Amino acid sequence: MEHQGRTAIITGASKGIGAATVEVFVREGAKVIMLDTDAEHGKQVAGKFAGHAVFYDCDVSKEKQVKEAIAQGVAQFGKPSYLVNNAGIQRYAPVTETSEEEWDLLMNVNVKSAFFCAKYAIPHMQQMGKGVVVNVSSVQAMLSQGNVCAYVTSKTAMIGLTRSIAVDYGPQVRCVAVCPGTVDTPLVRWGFEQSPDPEIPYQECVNMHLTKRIAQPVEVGEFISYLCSDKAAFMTGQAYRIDGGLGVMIPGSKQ
Ligand code: BMA
Repeated sequence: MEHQGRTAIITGASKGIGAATVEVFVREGAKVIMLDTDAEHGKQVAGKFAGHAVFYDCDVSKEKQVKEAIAQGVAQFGKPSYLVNNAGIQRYAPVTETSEEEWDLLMNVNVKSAFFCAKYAIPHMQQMGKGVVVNVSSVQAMLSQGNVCAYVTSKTAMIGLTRSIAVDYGPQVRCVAVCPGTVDTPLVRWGFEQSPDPEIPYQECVNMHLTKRIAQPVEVGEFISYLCSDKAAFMTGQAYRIDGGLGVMIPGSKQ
């Protein structure tokens, strides 16, 4: 039980990587404060782990909502040792076809949310003298797909935020980023469905990883759990890829 007696805040906790991470943390003994706008799925997940997970209907891109949800969660489960900034959305368009509204939405949900959650979680960690913030970025912070300019920018910003938090709040608070390749989540499935034949982008994603498959959300959840544990006590300020070898091979070089 790696996280026995500890509390974690997880955003985007209703589905995908977030929900899988809730499950891993509960298994490892943590109490989890779940933040998400998807109340239906969030309540289902929290219900499965009653007494160990509590769901708050919270738009993490709104400062007031974050402040209130974290205050209530802390009143219920105690000060957080961990914050996992996982909430994220995707949109497909290049710069010339991206509206100001879409740009702002991606930046607000994918990045500003992490800033707000860190702002209200870190003071508790400082009071305890210890804490870990994990920002969920993407392999797209290093390599970019086409047509996802706002997403790529937001995920790259998460690396800068990671470094800043690590520098400003170490040694008490560690902060790291995880950069997953394609993971089988509702976000990715929604992306496939934007194509007339979703099987085509799915197979492309399978093939671009050396593993010849996409990841399961729990594989990322386990990695996040490890990064929060004392086994990773020397890891801070960096971004770690968990990407099935995506991008390491020069295309066409395999005989
Ligand atoms: C993720 C998402 C996925 C994509 C993966 C690898 O962040 O954008 O849709 O397959 O990066 O590029």
